[in-house]
Amino acid sequence: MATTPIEIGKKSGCSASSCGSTSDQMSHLPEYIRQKVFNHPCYSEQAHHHFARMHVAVAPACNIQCNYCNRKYDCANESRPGVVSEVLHPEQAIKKVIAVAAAIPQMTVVGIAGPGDPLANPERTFATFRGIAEYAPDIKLCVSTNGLSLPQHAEELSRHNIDHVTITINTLDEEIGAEIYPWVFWNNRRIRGRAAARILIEQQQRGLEMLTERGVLVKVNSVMIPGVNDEHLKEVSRVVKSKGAFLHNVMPLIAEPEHGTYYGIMEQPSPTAQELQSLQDACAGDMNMMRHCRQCRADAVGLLGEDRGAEFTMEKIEAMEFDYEEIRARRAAVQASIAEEMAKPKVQVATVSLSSLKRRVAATPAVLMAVASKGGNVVNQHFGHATEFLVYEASASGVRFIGTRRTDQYCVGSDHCDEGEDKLAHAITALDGCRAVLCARIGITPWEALEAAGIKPDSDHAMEPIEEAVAALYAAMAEAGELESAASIDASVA
Ligand code: CLF
Ligand code: SF4
Repeated sequence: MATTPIEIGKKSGCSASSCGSTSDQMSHLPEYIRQKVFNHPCYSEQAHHHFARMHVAVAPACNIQCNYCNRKYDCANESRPGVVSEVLHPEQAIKKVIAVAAAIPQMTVVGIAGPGDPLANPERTFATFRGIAEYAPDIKLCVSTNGLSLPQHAEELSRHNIDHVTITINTLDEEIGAEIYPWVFWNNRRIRGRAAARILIEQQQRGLEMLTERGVLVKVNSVMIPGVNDEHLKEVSRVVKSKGAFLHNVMPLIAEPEHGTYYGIMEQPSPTAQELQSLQDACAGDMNMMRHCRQCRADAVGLLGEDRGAEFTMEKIEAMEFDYEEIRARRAAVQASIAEEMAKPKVQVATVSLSSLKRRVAATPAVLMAVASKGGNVVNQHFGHATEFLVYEASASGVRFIGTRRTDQYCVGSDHCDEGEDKLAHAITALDGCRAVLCARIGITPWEALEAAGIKPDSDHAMEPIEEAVAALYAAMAEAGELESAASIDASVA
């Protein structure tokens, strides 16, 4: 495995309590933990620009019902509703992992996250993990669970070296729990109401304690359900942190009527981007918050935010032969060179741009800026090709990652240009609250539409490291007096 590129104690200029940058997130951690997370795209914000993950959908059954889930789709505790994943047998999953490892050498992690609950399908889940550990021991193993069966399996998880486990914990209060979970299946019986929630909460908390005692890095996912558990999640964050959770990921509820979930049909509102950010900030304290989650599918493949699953169907893979020794050597070389690259821009950001930024814009309020990037922590995507924007807050104290906003790809080729108008409007809606968008290139039509919406388009910083580019644009706009009217936006950012 490649050695970590992280430079201990080197600050990027952001506040240590809230910045998602790798050095700040990790500078307080012991070396052996940094080694575990520096190339895990979910556990390290910095890593997600460079390293990929894949999920294998081997776990069809579930042992609880969540009101935001429709079994026609993947487990909504980590996934957004979409086309249901093709369920694989463990042998198929192992073969797919090898195929992806060969084609995407920067893929460092295999997770099992559905389409049901991995620990409600323990034979299939552990058979898959055992096979991967045997054939491809350089790949990290990761699992995401609702926690109901976690205590029974905590020992086995740590024995198999599965040292990244996610538990979805939406509440510690059985009354709130009864609003989120209509039933759990427990000791061969379906249990409903508060009794069901009590069992689930107890199991989750016991499982969390057992895993942290064994040195497993536990990430807690919570689905933010406005009016149900939003205020309460601050308490959840405090408690799970006190029990040793490594990272808290507060995700927005997705509840569209067409998904046929209870919340969708009941028109339960989802949080706005601002509401989500405010709660994440309130939960942060000294807890590491994950803000770059893409709520990916149970069969997702690639960098977070991209899905290359269609390239790796079983039909394509079945007949392939692999030499894993050769693949492993190639992967090690690629990952070592990524690690080296990751070390470079951080130094520039820390010592050049952000320190001069402070001097130049001391009195300018914080603003949001969006970035189109296809990976590598660089401004490198055409505005019209973006399916998501990375959103950063820029202020006199630095640049910090805030989250992502999804959009539709505006430009899909000249044959479809007439379809672009709606998509452009959607992209502009997705950029609500942002003062600028940085991209590699942009056409005149979207340029004018963005300007009319009060969002400055910018392609002058193409191919620059993201934080440095955002800092430079913020300083230039501040100096030109373009941010003097930013006070109202500042209030929404705070
Ligand atoms: Fe997968 Fe989850 Fe492991 Fe990551 S995803 S099992 S921890 S390897 Fe990551 Fe996807 Fe968010 Fe999950 S972005 S949904 S947090
Ligand atoms: Fe659906 Fe996942 Fe909840 Fe099971 S745990 S009901 S699969 S969201």
